Amino acid sequence: MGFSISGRFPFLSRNPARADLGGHLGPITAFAFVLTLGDVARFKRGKQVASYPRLIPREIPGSWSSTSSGQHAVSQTPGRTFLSLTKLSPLSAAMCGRFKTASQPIWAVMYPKYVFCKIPGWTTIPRGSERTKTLQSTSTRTALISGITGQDGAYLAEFLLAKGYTVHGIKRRTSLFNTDRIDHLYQDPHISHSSFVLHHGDLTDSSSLIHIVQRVHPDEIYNLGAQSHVAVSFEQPEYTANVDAVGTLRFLEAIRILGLEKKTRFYQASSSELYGLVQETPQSERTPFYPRSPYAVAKLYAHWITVNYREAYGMYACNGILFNHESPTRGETFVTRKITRGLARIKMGLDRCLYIGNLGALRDWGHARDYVEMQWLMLQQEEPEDFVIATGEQHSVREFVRLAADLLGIELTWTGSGVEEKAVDQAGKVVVAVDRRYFRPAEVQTLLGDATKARQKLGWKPRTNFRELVREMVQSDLEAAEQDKLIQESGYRIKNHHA
Ligand code: NDP
Ligand code: GDR
Repeated sequence: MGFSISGRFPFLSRNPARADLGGHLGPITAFAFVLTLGDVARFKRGKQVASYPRLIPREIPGSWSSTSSGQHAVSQTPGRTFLSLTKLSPLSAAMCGRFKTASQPIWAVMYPKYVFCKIPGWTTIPRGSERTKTLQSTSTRTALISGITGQDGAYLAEFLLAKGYTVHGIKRRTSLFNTDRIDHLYQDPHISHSSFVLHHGDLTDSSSLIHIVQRVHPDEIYNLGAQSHVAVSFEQPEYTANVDAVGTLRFLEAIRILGLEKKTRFYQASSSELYGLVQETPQSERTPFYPRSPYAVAKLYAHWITVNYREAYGMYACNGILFNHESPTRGETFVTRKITRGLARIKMGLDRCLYIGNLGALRDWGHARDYVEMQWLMLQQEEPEDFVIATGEQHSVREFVRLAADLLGIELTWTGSGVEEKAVDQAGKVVVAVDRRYFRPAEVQTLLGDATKARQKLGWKPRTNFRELVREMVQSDLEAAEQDKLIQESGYRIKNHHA
């Protein structure tokens, strides 16, 4: 009475290892996921194993225990369960929530305590739904993040570590420490079994990417690394193309060269900048692209090469078309952070005026913390697909300035228009002024996302609204400005990078 179990993970469903567990069990097609664990790598494709109880101690390290009936066995090293095989009754299987009905006992692979299998013809709960989320175990998965020192990289690393992942990050060489955003996650590399590991590498350097992917053998790659500043891309178009476009290709090729197409899932940080001169409003996955900067053109290549590798090589590769997302750790030269930091410093008397570009630009702003969760969820689906992530709410740069000033208790009075537009405070001092140098050769005037697909398939619902986002950023920058003020008043010099 045998049946086939095939997995919900890519490595399970597309790379099934057949292990005949013998006699009463019959053939089981499964376990490929254990191949992803270095510790249990001896579950080789096609390996014949005589019987289940004998299989375990021989094949998997750790101490094994089994119940007197021989129906349950667990491999453990101190504090960690590697794999357990359990014979489930129909009742307990149903309680696992995986199977709708069962008229026979089910042999299932459980890891470490959740069932990761699907029986053909039976209904399973779609991955990504609330129920499935609670059933997934991520405690042995390995993620590799490029751009780990960036805003999203840091939030994502924190998120994945909390899920039990081992997180590897690629950090490019810099002459100074630039790990502020991830210092709280740092683990001493001299301690064995560190779950947070940094590697020197660069998206312009194939060899470094290949070596890192070879060493890490990641289950998931998040390609967040990029020259991500749109205005800078006009000044450094070739470099931007090299990192943002060809860098993505290098990563995909690294996966292919190493034969990891069926194991490693790939997330590409695609962008709402692809819509550029928008062809319809709001923008969804079906809206045609019209990029308006070297950055957007480079990201367009990255977007399509990701789709192409998915279609050509059957890779689990997908694009998250993310609209602007911000946070207190947003880079200081993006407009939102520039505003909250600038106004907070003005409030504390550390700066005089905030010079800004196009105040009329409209954006769909969300919180980075909410968005990285969607990056992860995109890699947990049955099939790889591209998703728009956006709040569906639009505000102008001017509105952002107004709200930030309001939260800081700065009363603004606006005068003039175009390059003459200014805002003065209660004392009549000009605190906001337009400076043409921040205009772009080609502007993206308006972006508004339609995330219906993500809402339906990923359960996407932004947790942080516009006002809360601005408040969080203002509060954080005000604290930093207050510290600087205190230092200054105590007779010490403070750093002002842009003075
Ligand atoms: P950041 O600019 O904060 O971070 C970019 C990261 O990429 C940094 O860690 C940076 O390293 C790294 N990086 C830059 N060049 C290279 C290189 N040559 N090799 C390796 N790493 C490199 O961006 P975000 O975190 O905001 O964005 C993450 C990704 O998402 C980017 O690809 C961005 O284009 C994209 N995106 C962002 C959106 C947003 O609103 N934030 C919206 C849509 C897409 P270092 O710290 O050394 O500079
Ligand atoms: P964006 O973000 O170009 O949308 O790219 P940014 O915050 O730089 O600009 C948003 C809008 O504000 C206008 N603006 C200014 N921008 C900056 N940086 N500085 C200013 O002084 C200023 N004044 C007005 C801009 O012209 C623009 O219209 C971000 C990046 O994170 C990309 O990597 C990502 O792909 C997109 O968001 C989605």
